[in-house]
Amino acid sequence: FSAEAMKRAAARAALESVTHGMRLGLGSGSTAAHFVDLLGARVREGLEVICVPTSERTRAQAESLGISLSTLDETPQLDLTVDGADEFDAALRLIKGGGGALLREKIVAAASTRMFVIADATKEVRTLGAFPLPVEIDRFGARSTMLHIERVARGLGLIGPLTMRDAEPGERFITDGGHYIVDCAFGAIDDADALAARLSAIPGVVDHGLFIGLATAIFIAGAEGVRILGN
Ligand code: DER
Repeated sequence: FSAEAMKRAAARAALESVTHGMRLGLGSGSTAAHFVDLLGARVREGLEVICVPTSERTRAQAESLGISLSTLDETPQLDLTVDGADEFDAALRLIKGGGGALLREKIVAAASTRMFVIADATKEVRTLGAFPLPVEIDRFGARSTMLHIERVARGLGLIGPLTMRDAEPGERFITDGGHYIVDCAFGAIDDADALAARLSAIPGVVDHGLFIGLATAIFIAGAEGVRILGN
């Protein structure tokens, strides 16, 4: 049972909840790409949905599959967003941003009535933080913002190297929104809610990869099939 087969199984399970006329948010990353691929096949069979992509990459994939696209300006309320995650815990809290799309992913998820996360079982953790937390920061004053993030984290007992993400060696990764990503290897984050609130209060921080109170269900694909966490 390869990781790709598990990701596709989770995507297929989530797709069963998609019905005619739904307004969908389309996630980013390799698991979400399986969902978009499978959705494209349903659209070719006649399923009518209107979709808002969470990244230029997903928009291009959806467009190539003939999926009708919209924007949050045209369609400000969505019924369901389906997206991946880098980590999730039993309280349905997520770390996202491994693919650098966290800002649009969070905006689209927050505009949706429900958010289904699709993931293979390796993403399930007891405590978030083994995966370095991505934090999206404005380019202006980036170095000062990094020092501010370090101070805030240390106040919560979190010490860990912070790395500005590079696209290529020596070339900064730039998000669709034109920002930098800092990957924060804090280790176990015991109080995710407190860290999320404090990061959001830092002026140069645009957003971060802690998704709390957004996921309504998580489709977890393991060797024995797909399990659903949440309602
Ligand atoms: O960057 C992201 O937020 C992605 O959704 C990430 O969280 C999951 O990517 P994957 O499905 O390729 O592991």
